[in-house]
Amino acid sequence: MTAVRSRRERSKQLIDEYLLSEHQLAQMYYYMLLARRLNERMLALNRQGRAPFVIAGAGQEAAQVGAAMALKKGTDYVAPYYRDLGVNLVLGMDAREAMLNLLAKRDDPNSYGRQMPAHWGHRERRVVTQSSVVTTQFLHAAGIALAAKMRKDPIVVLASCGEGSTSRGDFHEALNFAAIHRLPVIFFVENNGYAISERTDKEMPLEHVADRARGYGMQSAVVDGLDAIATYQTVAPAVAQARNGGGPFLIEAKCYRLWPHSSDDDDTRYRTKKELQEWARKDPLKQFRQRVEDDHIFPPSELDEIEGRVEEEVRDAVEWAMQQPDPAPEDALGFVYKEL
Ligand SMILES: Cc1ncc(C[n+]2csc(CCOP(=O)(O)OP(=O)(O)O)c2C)c(N)n1
Ligand SMILES: [Mg+2]
Repeated sequence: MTAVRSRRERSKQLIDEYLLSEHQLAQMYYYMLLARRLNERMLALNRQGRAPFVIAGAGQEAAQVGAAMALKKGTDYVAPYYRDLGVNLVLGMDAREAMLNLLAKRDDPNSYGRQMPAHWGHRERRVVTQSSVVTTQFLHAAGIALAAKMRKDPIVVLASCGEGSTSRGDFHEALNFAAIHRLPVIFFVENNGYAISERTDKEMPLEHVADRARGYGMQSAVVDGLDAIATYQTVAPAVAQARNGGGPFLIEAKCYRLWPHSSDDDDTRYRTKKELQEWARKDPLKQFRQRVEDDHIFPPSELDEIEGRVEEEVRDAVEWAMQQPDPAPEDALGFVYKEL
């Protein structure tokens, strides 16, 4: 009895330390798992010839979900990048919508089937439509934040990209501008070790992307992006500070891309099986489950229940989305010109 009580007290204390409620922790696991299971089914559909292209976030779910959970949904803006399925799920995308996007269906709320898969966008959720050209979203984020500051609108913008993208000019211009004007932007970099086949040491002469912030007089942090709780704990105070006029923040989440760059990439040409196996052991989903089980936050049955729910949602989404209509050819120019 005493052991049970002290275990309960300890887990209560841990929840306080996590800065997340039990409900939020369960949601965190749900979103990470949903992102992974969706990506797995997407890749299977691609291999079956049913989906043209997949670019996944496997290995980056903890970074994405931890960061997105630190935002105010529907209030804060997000300028995400292609791997950010996890971010979009937190902001309200469901499994069915994710599959509509993959299959370029008429009712895909991101672009109504006009863009490639994983090119996100949603007006009500304040997800900014993105370009295939990497890092352009950082400039959009700085612009949105400038407008918010001028209107005295207490919002924050979270812009994300991969570490390879931080070597583009847009990244540096956006950081410089945001720092000069103390704009409420969180620049969130998911460092997954590669830009397609290029390792980070060939992308930049620094060990940490976060070190680039110093050149702009900006605050920065490095966080273990395989740890959703740590990511949340790092992003949440930066968001609060930015909202209160404290200026921008660069956060680098160290993670690893567990899958090839995309469904068109052969990663055996540039990395070894051994390297992959070592990182697979650190899989963020496994780590999260282990931690909340060890800390007695949830009994295994509750986590199994989440897994079952996710499996069911993904199964339903695939079946349902495949039955949905494709865009009509005569609608191809819709949303392009005001009038034809
Ligand atoms: C300006 C520009 N150059 C090249 C590409 C082709 N491209 C697409 S993704 C990518 C790699 C980006 O690497 P990183 O920023 O580390 O993101 P990751 O894919 O690793 O998540 C490249 C080179 C592009 N989309 N835009
Ligand atoms: Mg990368």
